[in-house]
Amino acid sequence: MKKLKLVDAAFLTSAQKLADSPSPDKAEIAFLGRSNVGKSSLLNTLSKRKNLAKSSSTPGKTQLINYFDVTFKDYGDEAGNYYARFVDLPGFGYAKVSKSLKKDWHKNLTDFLEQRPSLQIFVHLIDARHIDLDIDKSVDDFLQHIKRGDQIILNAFTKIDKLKQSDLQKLKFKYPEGVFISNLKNKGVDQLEKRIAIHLFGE
Ligand SMILES: Nc1nc2c(ncn2[C@@H]2O[C@H](COP(=O)(O)OP(=O)(O)OP(=O)(O)O)[C@@H](O)[C@H]2O)c(=O)[nH]1
Ligand SMILES: [Mg+2]
Repeated sequence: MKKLKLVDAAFLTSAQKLADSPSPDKAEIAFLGRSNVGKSSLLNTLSKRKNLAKSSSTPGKTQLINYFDVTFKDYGDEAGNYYARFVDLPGFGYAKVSKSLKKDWHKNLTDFLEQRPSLQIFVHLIDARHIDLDIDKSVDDFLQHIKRGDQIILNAFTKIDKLKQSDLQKLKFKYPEGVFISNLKNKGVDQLEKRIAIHLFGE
């Protein structure tokens, strides 16, 4: 049985859109969701690196498609390394830019999600305090609609450190397949790491 741990992560490159993206030669995991929900922070927590992906309290921090090469090491029966790529994306629904720029970003983002052949996992981040926002419903509809047979969607509820214990229990009950993340308190991240590794490389 495999026992995979993420042991290394390094910035590869940034792209504006699909056309100037690196060759799709590794399995990729896309982190997507609303601006400020904690995508870049989650990538850092998973990588155990503080500022690999730039995070900020101001929404709209990530403005490009950022690629990071990651290495998983097998501590199980058969030692070996496995390789994948994390993709940090701009947030959906960031408003403080012109309408035409917003339209361009949206197209770049949806084209990427629809057409990137190497994408295997969509990690949809949702703020645990605001789970019923229209923007997240449309992101979910969109993902369900475009998802290929080899791809999965993981719902990651973020900022659970801001939730009361009782509300967290309710949320877990409502979404038994979800992962429940605090980047601040390093919660739920090992479980997400495991779910990613199992989908990409098997048990
Ligand atoms: N309390 C708490 N704050 C968090 C958590 N994750 C992220 N944050 C904070 O939320 C803010 C936004 O985090 P980012 O990781 O930059 O969010 P993002 O989704 O990448 O945002 P954009 O790049 O603008 O789309 C930062 O101030 C983080 O410190 C968490 O689990 N708990
Ligand atoms: Mg970001």
